[in-house]
Amino acid sequence: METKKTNWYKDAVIYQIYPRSFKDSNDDGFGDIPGIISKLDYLKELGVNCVWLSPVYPSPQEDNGYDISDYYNIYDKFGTLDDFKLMLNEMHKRGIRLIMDLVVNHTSSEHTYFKDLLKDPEHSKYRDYYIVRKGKKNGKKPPNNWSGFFGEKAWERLPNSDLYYLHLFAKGQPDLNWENPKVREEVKNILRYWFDMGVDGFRCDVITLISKKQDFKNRFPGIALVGKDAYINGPRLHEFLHELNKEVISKYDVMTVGETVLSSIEDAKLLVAPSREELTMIFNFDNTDTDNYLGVKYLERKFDLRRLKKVYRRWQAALHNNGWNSLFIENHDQRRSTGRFGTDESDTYRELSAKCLASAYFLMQGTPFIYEGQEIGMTNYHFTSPDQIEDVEFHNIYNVTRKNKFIKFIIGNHLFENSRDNARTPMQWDNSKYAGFSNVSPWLAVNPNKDKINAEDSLAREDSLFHYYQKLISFRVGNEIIKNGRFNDVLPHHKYLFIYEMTYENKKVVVMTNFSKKTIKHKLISKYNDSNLVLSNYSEHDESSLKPYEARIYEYN
Ligand code: ISL
Repeated sequence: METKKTNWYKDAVIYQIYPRSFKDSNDDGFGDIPGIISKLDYLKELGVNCVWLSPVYPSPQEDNGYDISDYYNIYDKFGTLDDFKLMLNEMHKRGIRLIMDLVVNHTSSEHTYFKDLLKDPEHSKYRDYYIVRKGKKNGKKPPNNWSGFFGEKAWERLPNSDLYYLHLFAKGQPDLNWENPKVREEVKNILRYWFDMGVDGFRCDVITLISKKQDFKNRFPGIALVGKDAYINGPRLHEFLHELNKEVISKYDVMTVGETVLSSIEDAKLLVAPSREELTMIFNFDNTDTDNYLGVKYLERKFDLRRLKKVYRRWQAALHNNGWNSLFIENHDQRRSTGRFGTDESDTYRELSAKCLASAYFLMQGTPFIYEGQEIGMTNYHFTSPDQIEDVEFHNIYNVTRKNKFIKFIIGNHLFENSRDNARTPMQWDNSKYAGFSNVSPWLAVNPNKDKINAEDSLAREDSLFHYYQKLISFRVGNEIIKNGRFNDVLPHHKYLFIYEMTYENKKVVVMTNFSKKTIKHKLISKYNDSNLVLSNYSEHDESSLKPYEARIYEYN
């Protein structure tokens, strides 16, 4: 029997928790599930109604849990399965749903299946669970020239053998072979297991990599992602996703959000068209790629609001009535948005500009996501030495830059500022020594700006970013104009002003933002009347201009 789908995700505002950095309850310097439980009232107060929890499964933590060694349990540093069930229950009691992370492009090399393969690569019954091929030149060279996401070759030799396994991420993350029906059955079992427990959905990690072209031939050489045309959006991707949906996902009132890498709008339409029954929505990175070249975050370029507006225009139009968007500006792989996207970290403009950005991305059609700490305006750490950074991606790429002068030259000093650990420093709860995250020195250093940027201060100040998000969320949830509305960018070519309307039937929501430190005059501004004002980050307004980083939101019913 098919479960009725309520489409609850259309009224969801989702808060992403990166568990090792959120709250430590047992003084080991590492966040955990009881820590999350102790902060659920904080999330309730913010007003979010769903949490996306990054991986909490057993893992050797080579990639902070995105390398899973057991899909049916909880990593002991995070707690127990009972802690998890309690957390789920406490969330549901508060009207907060939970989506987990599904990392099934690869497992950890510590997974029992891969360990079995390691023992006897020729005969292991799990050989076909992974992508294993003979090396060239009697095993001296990898099967082809592919390279992966963390700056390395994509193949690693199995010990005492001429065989290699494919890993598009770290060496400890062998790719699964989705051509094998047993792998797909196992994924369905994982989904059923958590859905039956009451989990409300999944964020599906690098889901567009699961199908690979089977010729495994050399591809055009380059400095990054060699072979991407063979392993991104592969030939059986849609078939595999449809199979999961038909057999499992459609039977529950749940949502999925697929992380897609380098996907076009045409790919997206296929992935999220409801009639095709694949995914509910996707994360594409066109928005966060507006300050880099070629979708590579280390190839940074100056942010230009016009590029961001173009991305929103294209995606809003493409998926209106055809699917559903996700709306986000941060996650655990991205540097902080404060100090990015035209915003400013200085004392004068940090919160003002963060409110401006929040207003701009939050009220379009789609499901908004908030990454932990974003709601209080946490910033990059500004690392200066590799010793300060844990992240495997950073270290792999750092090593490449030490060997390759050309790559070092083109990345320049953007490696530190784009390191994923900028988003992973402990959540700043208060101004105590370890920011109220822990009573002991945490796994990653606390940002010294916790003295001024912390949740305690944000909760106490009525005009804080936290309270601004609170108002944005309460305005957004259940608003039919935003949920069903058509997006119209009324000033597409302006360098600093982003003004858009959402229209539905005869009703309208208008968002006006100024992404600059200058006061900007424009004749359009006086068109909107303050009697319809819902929210603003300034208490006084000029009739025909917007002050630095000013945001105004109007509603016409
Ligand atoms: O950070 C990136 C681009 O901004 C990426 O290249 C990122 O690694 C890629 O988007 C995949 O990310 C996901 O899968 C990885 C994991 O390390 C990331 O944390 C996860 O979000 C492998 O599981």
